[in-house]
Amino acid sequence: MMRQTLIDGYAAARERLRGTGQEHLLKFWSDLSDPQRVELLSNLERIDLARCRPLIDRYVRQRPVFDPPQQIEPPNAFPAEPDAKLAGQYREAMQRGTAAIRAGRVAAFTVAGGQGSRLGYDGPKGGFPISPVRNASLFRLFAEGLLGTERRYGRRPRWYIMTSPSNHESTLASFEEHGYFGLRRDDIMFFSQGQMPAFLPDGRIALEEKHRIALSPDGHGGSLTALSASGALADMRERGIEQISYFQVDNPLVRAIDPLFVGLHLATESEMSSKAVTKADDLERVGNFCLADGKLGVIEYSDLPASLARARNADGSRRFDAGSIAIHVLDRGFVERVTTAGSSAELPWHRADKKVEMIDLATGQRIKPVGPNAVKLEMFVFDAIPLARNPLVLFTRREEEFSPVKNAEGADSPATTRRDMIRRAARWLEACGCTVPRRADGEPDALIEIAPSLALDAADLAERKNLPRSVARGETLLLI
Ligand code: UD2
Repeated sequence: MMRQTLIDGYAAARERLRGTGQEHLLKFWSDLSDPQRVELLSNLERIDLARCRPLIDRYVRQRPVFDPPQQIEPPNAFPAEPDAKLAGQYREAMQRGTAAIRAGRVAAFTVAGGQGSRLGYDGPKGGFPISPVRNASLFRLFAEGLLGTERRYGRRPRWYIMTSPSNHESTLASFEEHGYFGLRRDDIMFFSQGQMPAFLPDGRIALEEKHRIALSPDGHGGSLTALSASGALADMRERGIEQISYFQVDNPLVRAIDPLFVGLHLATESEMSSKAVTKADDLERVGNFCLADGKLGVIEYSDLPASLARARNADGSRRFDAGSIAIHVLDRGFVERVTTAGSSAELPWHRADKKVEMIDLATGQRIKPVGPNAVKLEMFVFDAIPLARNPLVLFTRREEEFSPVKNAEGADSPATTRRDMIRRAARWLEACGCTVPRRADGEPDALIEIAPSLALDAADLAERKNLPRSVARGETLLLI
């Protein structure tokens, strides 16, 4: 029976591959065991050859050149702190956002499908232990942020988590093992994102093993399709969720749901809103918010011409200063619109040349590459911004909300993120009148951690009773 299914499967796959230039995917069939053959056939079913074909011509066989817009201008953006003119609007937005959160109309959405290869951590990135005192994981901190939101606004937001096929099971296991970090299983919907094959520069799909196609996640831009395909959008519709608070798994400082941000989004009838920070330096590796031919969008750091990245205003300030930190609010209706079949709103693809261990298609031997030998294609979520009505940008303060863990060492590493968590906790305590010892270089001389379930910001912390009046030099302090 099994045998016959395999024979039929093989015949069908051969037929499907004929004339596509991908016939080599079955080349090693005779070397495979039956279970390996089953795996290969199921791999083949997962790739959409018709969709790949034009992408191969456009992005793989040739190297796409970034076509800069005719006119690039800095965007209009809401400042982190309102001036006198904006104070009223911010107050109203705060009320409006708070009401939406209280009514359960806003959900959190974490994209956690990346491979996290730069960090070199063996496990889903969200499981990475990061907090300075407890070593709490990224997932735990986000869960506690939602518990803090519930404490403050009386409503626990629903949480959508996007994984990828390679970390889906391990992500679920991590939540299961830790009792969902104080949440209920039903508070969370997990779903997996789509995948794209890796290609050889000549357009052939790479084989990771003789029986396995080299597949990788299709980029965080794939989250929009995944929200639709997984039923998450339908789930939201059923529950009356209208806004999606989007953030990346790598940033433990994020405010999972921010009433001001949600409120401004609602008040301006934006369909997709974004937070920005003032760039740390001209060439910081974050996307740049720009008005490209009059339309708001993000130009990735690698694409913004250096002359523009370095450009100055008359007063000496940086002209393109709004760095994207990948925090957004999206209308559910907007995601529905851009993912509806037949919609012309397909996001563009971006090419990345990567090192991929693969099978040499001529010899069947394993290749351990020394340099990039394959092309991966990804979509970026910020490419949806130009498709949105009234997209807005809100500046936030970096030290309050952005310190991603990306690399094992150096910038954006566990060491810098922990440092930033301690700095923020020290500032919040000082804002509440507590004395924090500081070293000669100004750094807090204590290990301090404030659980997000206890306080979401300094004002929230000020409402807690029994805060310490001072911290001792070298003390380890956990406020939970
Ligand atoms: C991203 C942004 C950059 C800036 C920075 C802030 C891009 C291209 N650049 O840089 O402009 O905002 O973040 O930290 O996005 N992910 C998935 N599925 C995927 C790929 C990624 O879920 O297929 C998730 C991943 O788990 C992580 C996030 O997206 O949470 C960012 O991915 P990254 O580390 O590849 O992005 P990075 O650091 O190049």
